[in-house]
Amino acid sequence: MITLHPEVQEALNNNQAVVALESTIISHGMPYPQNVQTAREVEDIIREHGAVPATIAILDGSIKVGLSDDELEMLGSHKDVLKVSIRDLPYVTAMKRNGATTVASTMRIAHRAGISVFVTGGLGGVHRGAETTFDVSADLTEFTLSNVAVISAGVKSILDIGLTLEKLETLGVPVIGYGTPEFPAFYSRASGFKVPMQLDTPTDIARVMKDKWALDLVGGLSIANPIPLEDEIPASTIDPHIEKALQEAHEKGIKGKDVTPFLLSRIAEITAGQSLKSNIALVKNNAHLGAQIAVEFAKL
Ligand code: PSU
Ligand code: MN
Repeated sequence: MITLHPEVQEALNNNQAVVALESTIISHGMPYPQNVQTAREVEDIIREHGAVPATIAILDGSIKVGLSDDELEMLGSHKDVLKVSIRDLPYVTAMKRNGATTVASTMRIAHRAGISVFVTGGLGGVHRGAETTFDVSADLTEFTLSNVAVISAGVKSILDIGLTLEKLETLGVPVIGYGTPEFPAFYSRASGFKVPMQLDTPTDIARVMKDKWALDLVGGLSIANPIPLEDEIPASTIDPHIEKALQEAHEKGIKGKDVTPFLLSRIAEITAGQSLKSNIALVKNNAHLGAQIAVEFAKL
């Protein structure tokens, strides 16, 4: 039920580097047309490093690994694209709908397709107040099931970063800081929380991936790559805006899968586009790293 783009299929057959990309970031994470432009630029960055990009989405019920330019455009501009996490997959395929995949569902599909590296912006995690709402992203549990290294800029402080790291520890997920001892907070380089391990080269990260799976330690790795200094919004600047957006979400009664998209778009409005600029910069930064890791991993 999974259709691989011929270029992706060929790269996998020849043991060449392939990098998976998610599509919720395009359809529900950024406004049109910046979303489509960013998706294209991210694919270009991956190619510049000698890897093949494979954006994952569901079109008319068909699971696609690797999209054409028209398909990217459609995904970014149409209104009827659903946000598809693990639980939604069979509904969207059976009902022949269009869907954008989250970190969790992209990991699962990438794993099934034989892709080991996946680049995104931010992970879902344990939401603030989860002790009463139980809102913990399915992204976290997916790390116990799919053998994929996920490159992100950490998690936003719309989440409870400390609890998210605790949960990842319980699930046995290696959390690796790339060139940093600290887990990054998406818009900001610092979060105040340490990573359990720091690695400084794509080669070392590829080695850890190889040994994790050679040891039959099933599941993913979280590679946390801080936003570049020139693009960051310091926590002291962004945190009050995040608080405001969280408060509004609460007042409007926004729940479940709608929470993350609402917060992202409200924060972009409140910061007059500054958060969107940072978001785009960090995704591109992750694409550079992910492509290098994929190239190194293919050599092993
Ligand atoms: N974090 C971001 N941007 C995003 C997302 C998370 O900074 O676009 C998306 C990802 O697709 C992630 C999903 O998998 O939100 C998590 O949603 P939820 O919290 O409903 O599980
Ligand atoms: Mn959620």
